[in-house]
Amino acid sequence: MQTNVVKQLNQKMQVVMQTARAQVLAKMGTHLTVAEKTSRRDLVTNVDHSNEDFLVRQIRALDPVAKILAEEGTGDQVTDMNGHVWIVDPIDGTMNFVHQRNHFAMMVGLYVDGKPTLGYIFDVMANKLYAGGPEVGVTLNGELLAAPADVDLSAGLFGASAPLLIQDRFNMQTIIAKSLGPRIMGSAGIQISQVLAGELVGYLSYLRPWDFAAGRVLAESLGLVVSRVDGNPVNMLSSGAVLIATKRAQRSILAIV
Ligand code: 2AM
Ligand code: CA
Ligand code: CA
Ligand code: CA
Repeated sequence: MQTNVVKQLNQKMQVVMQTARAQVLAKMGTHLTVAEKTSRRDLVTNVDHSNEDFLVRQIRALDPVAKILAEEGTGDQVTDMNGHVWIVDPIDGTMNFVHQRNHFAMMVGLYVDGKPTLGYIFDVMANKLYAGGPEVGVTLNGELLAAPADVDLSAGLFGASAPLLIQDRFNMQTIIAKSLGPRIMGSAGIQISQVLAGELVGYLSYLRPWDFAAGRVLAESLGLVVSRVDGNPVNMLSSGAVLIATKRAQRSILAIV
């Protein structure tokens, strides 16, 4: 895609994300319908569905030929990354949304022929919109965001995930012991945004494509690294453990895993 086309799309998508946020905030004052998907810890609400419907409709209007992969199933069956592929997580941190009315995000990523192109993470209650991509830079609420310093694991806080920590998968307890300490938020989007902001040196979790599609675009645009726990590249159509980190922290973490 031409840079000016990416720029225009970026401006329009930021407006879409702001509209989506306003709609979600309005619905938070009303009764939520909450359903369990696969377990009592895996929830979906009417707002997940309505926000996904809205985002998918807006993306279709902006980019009619694109394929859309969306968590709650409103989009298309996507089997390859050819052409324009949008990946949508309408509410990330649904458990927080239901129980805290706080600490959740909406996320959208665009890949063009597999290339990370645009990403959006909106921390709704903090009103922080991280937006952009490799061609247009990354902004936080419209202000250009500087790349975070390349801080090593031993000098920073580490974004953990509760299931991996409890089971000590990938030697997560050792990773944490080497860091300044663990932080767990219950939202991949918010924890990835904290890596973008330099508040965490890394985040490791078992993730689905929509959990890290936006974050990968933004992280790689800022010189951070996104990989599997064996150091191999991620694939946007499969689920698994994903590490988002500074270059130095990644090196230290891969040596421990
Ligand atoms: P979600 O809220 O969009 O489902 C903590 O639960 C984080 O892991 C959230 O970002 C959540 O995204 C994600 N996650 C991924 N798979 C999950 C699952 N099976 N159950 C609960 N959360 C999951
Ligand atoms: Ca979910
Ligand atoms: Ca998610
Ligand atoms: Ca979700």
